[in-house]
Amino acid sequence: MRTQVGIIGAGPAGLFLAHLLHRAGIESVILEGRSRSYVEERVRAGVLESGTVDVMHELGLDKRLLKESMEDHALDIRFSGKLIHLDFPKLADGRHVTIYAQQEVVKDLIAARLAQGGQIVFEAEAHAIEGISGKSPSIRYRLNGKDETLECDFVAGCDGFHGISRPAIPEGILTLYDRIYSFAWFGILSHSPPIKEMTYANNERGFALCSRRTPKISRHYLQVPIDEDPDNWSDAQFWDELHKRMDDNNKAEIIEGEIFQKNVAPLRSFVAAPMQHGRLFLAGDAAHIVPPTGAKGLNLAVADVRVLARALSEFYRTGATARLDRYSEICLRRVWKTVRFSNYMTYLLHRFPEHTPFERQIQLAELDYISNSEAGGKTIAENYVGLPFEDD
Ligand code: RFL
Ligand code: PHB
Repeated sequence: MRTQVGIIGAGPAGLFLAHLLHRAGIESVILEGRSRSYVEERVRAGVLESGTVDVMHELGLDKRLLKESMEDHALDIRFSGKLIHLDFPKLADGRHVTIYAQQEVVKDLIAARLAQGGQIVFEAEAHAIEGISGKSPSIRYRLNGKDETLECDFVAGCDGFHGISRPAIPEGILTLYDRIYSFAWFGILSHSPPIKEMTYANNERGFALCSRRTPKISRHYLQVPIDEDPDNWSDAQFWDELHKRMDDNNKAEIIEGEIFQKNVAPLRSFVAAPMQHGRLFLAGDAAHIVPPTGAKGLNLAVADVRVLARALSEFYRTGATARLDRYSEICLRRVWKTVRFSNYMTYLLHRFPEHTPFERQIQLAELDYISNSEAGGKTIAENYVGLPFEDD
């Protein structure tokens, strides 16, 4: 099989890239290791920046989003019995974020791509990438027990943190920046109406977050030890702990309901630089990971592939490689600002087991400062709704 751009991975990065390339008249094939139903059911992110939503509008992928998504115009932070209320439109030039689950984005993009006649090969596990230093790289993959090859002009490594693309770059090229945090997030989905605002809490007992998916489905998270087994928690224990961390002491505010999904995710910041070697380009989680406290991973994947699609389109139109050569440099400016913000929110909101009483007081003083400073609130709001795309 031969195509112009061989894409490994049908997560947000790979799917958005395929659509952006199609709009520019460039052919691609996506190889995805898992089944269609597996990738469509994987529960992850839920907060879309306005720039991500704009890309969905531009690509005509917004039909269901317009009907089913919800706008979030504010974010609350609770700490020491106090409340910080950040009004996004007021603090961030009239902008807001949109709540629409990642797996719904994935479903919409897969359906639209297949309807265009685009090729997504499911259950096609890539195991080697060859020839990235030359002009015709190829991807080896296994399908139905047989070895197959996809030949292409460029390879887009959109295969997430555990994929094969990043390790395919020869040793000595990449610098890896890594921080592993000393705790994890225990996330649940429940059949219960959410509370009014997206609410983060820095409580003596640990971090908590109340978010939502629909008017009838809540998405909540608790900070837990890094090796926590979700099966150690009964539903009643989860709700008790959430009420306590949210200062909902008489259990009047957060509505409990049947918990139908649980998962524990460790928190990590990671950047591999440069994000390109020869004709292999890394995008999304394959190149960087941010802790979920800033709600940025999916949005950053979309920002990367916007830059990549534009550079490839320039190449196919004019033969110029100038923009492709600057892919990594352009992306990393946004990546590092996003890593900084996600790390800042993580430090601001969690209880760090290793923190001294001094560090705890600094954290509380920072929260107190933000609660009384428009500048403090603006810094969070403008990063949370998303920094503007900078393509040059
Ligand atoms: P993905 O989504 O991991 O997709 C990679 C795809 O590649 C496939 N693959 C392979 N296919 C073929 N051959 C191989 N050898 C392959 N190896 C891997 C995989 O099966 C998969 O389908 O990466 P991508 O596209 O870069 O997207 C990144 C996002 O998924 C991720 O950053 C976000 O989910 C992070 N995230 C959040 N991001 C936000 O923007 N807003 C949020 O509110 C938000 N909340 C979250 C999050 C992530 C979380 N977890 C579970 C880590 C909340 C949580 C709890
Ligand atoms: C979510 O709704 O899943 C969510 C919200 C905010 C975050 C992370 C995840 O920071």
